Amino acid sequence: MLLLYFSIASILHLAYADPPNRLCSNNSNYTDNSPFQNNLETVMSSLSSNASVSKIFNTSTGIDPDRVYAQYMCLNYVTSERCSACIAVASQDIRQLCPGDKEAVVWEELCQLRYSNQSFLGSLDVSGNIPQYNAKNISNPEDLSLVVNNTLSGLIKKAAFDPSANMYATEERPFTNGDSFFSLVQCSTDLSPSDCYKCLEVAIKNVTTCCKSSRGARVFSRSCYLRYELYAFYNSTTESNQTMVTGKGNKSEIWIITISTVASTLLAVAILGSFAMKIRMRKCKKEKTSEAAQITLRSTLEKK
Ligand SMILES: *[C@@H]1O[C@H](CO)[C@@H](O)[C@H](O)[C@H]1NC(C)=O
Ligand SMILES: *[C@@H]1O[C@H](CO)[C@@H](O)[C@H](O)[C@H]1NC(C)=O
Ligand SMILES: *[C@@H]1O[C@H](CO)[C@@H](O)[C@H](O)[C@H]1NC(C)=O
Ligand SMILES: *[C@@H]1O[C@H](CO)[C@@H](O)[C@H](O)[C@H]1NC(C)=O
Ligand SMILES: *[C@@H]1O[C@H](CO)[C@@H](O)[C@H](O)[C@H]1NC(C)=O
Ligand SMILES: *[C@@H]1O[C@H](CO)[C@@H](O)[C@H](O)[C@H]1NC(C)=O
Ligand SMILES: *[C@@H]1O[C@H](CO)[C@@H](O)[C@H](O)[C@H]1NC(C)=O
Ligand SMILES: *[C@@H]1O[C@H](CO)[C@@H](O)[C@H](O)[C@H]1NC(C)=O
Ligand SMILES: CC(=O)N[C@H]1CO[C@H](CO)[C@@H](O)[C@@H]1O
Ligand SMILES: CC(=O)N[C@H]1CO[C@H](CO)[C@@H](O)[C@@H]1O
Repeated sequence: MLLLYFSIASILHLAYADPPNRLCSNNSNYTDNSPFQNNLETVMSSLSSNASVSKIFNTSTGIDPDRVYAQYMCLNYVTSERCSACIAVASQDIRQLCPGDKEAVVWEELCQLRYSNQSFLGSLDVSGNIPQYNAKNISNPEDLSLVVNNTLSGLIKKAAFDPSANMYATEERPFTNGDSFFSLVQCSTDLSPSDCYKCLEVAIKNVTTCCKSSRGARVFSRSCYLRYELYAFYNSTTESNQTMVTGKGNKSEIWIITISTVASTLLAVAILGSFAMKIRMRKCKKEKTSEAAQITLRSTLEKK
């Protein structure tokens, strides 16, 4: 039972670590059927159709003081279909996660959406950045940190200042043990090149302080995005529709959750059997054994 509890808790924890992430103004300043809410509903219901045409878009509706400014950005590698589906989810989530707020941002796996009662277009805002690390640790963090630093410092220059890059750049590099390092940076295109650069510079600082021991990391920011992993997380156009609908994780992460679930269940059955036989065993000893067994199995299975 305790093992089952641990399994379920850790699966939930994995799922919980996924987007959506949010930033809410918490001012509960619009009410039901207010002009602001009506404008917000109007904008939010239209955005997913725009997203089937544009990866990045800004608009505003209504007149002051009830005017709603909104902007979304899909990651550039995402297809129009998936961009539209992502914005459909985000436009629901943003109202559920920040009810009544005059300003909010949500980040989904593949897109981000924000609105405000004041214009924010073209202005850099790096407050409230959310760094997130890949739960898997790495055995040679210094090597990775060096590659991160060397690759990203060039990549953000390219994204920001090379006009043909249009504020988006990816780079793949060989890493140790046959692994490859994949990185991606993107800015909201209403920023100036130097603000794009500043945004990504802060994002690099944020990942290098939060995520040194991890195999991968990303930063959700209002006006830019940065991510690196030791697997090809972009160009993943082969994702199944089910993954797209849930909007939770990519194929390999879903796969890990599935494996852990199956493994945990099998383990639970095994442990419950031995529990019945060795009913006198001390409780805390059993807990430790099964937890350790689970962790060992999981880390074997999750090794990429
Ligand atoms: C809004 O409330 C949430 C949850 O209580 C909190 O985590 C967040 O920091 C708050 N945001 C602001 C802008 O104060
Ligand atoms: C975007 O949505 C607006 C309504 O908010 C609509 O008027 C416009 O035609 C749409 N643009 C595209 C490119 O779909
Ligand atoms: C936006 O809403 C906040 C909270 O109600 C308010 O303090 C601020 O003055 C509003 N800004 C504009 C431009 O209406
Ligand atoms: C990963 O490393 C960090 C820092 O060394 C540690 O706190 C954390 O427990 C490790 N996580 C796992 C799953 O081993
Ligand atoms: C990381 O890159 C920056 C910019 O190129 C450089 O100034 C800094 O020394 C590097 N740090 C490490 C630890 O390599
Ligand atoms: C990100 O980096 C900036 C600049 O160093 C810092 O002000 C901010 O607190 C950092 N945010 C997080 C979440 O680490
Ligand atoms: C992603 O696609 C682009 C263009 O189709 C290509 O240049 C790039 O090499 C691809 N990257 C990966 C990691 O497959
Ligand atoms: C995924 O969904 C799209 C429409 O949303 C459909 O055209 C496509 O055939 C589906 N693909 C799979 C593998 O089910
Ligand atoms: C609930 C709440 O925070 N209401 C605020 C709405 O905005 C006005 C002024 O903009 C504030 O005075 C209220 O406190
Ligand atoms: C609808 C709208 O306001 N679009 C604007 C979004 O931002 C770009 C870049 O600043 C403008 O050119 C568009 O007019």
